[in-house]
Amino acid sequence: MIQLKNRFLDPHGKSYILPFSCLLSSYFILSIKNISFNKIMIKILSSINFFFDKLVLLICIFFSSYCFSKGDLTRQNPVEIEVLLKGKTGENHFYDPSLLKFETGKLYKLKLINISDSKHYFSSTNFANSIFTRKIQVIKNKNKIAEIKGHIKEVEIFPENIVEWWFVPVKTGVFKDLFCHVKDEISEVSHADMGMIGTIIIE
Ligand SMILES: [Cu+2]
Repeated sequence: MIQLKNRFLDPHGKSYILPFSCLLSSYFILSIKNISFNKIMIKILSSINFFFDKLVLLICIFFSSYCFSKGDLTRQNPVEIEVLLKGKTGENHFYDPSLLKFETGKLYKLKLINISDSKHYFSSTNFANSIFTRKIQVIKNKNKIAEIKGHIKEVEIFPENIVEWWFVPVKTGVFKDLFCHVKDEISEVSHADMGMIGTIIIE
């Protein structure tokens, strides 16, 4: 009986309550009937204890591997974000949107779409140093025409073209160094000074 009590108060015992209640009920019924099944009961309880210990261990192994390993981060379904490069030579140039937010560990497909009459840079050293680039894809007339791999510092996109930057952010920060350093052909002022600047936040 003492053994039975100790087992019931086992630190893992919360999940044992229901089966133990059933077993205790059976035990008392059998005791009332003067049938001694102590040894059989202890054996049954030992096997249940063994089974639950193994089960708890397997669940721990499963969840620890699930929690601590996320697999290949560059092979996720990408989160697609579009940035339009807009403006008119001699008037203005800007990113739309000019505030971009990303999260570490997610794969992004950043589509840089130049719908203006001028070439533009997407340049942010802090951003480039905070991501892992999987690839750059160059799109012309809706067709992929090139794929570039390796560490990318900045990209330049010509009018009517699209560049897709596939990356996984690895460092957090607020980066206010996004800008375009092309000079306007009419005003000879840099696109950055005409408004083509932006902020990138990695959370
Ligand atoms: Cu520009």
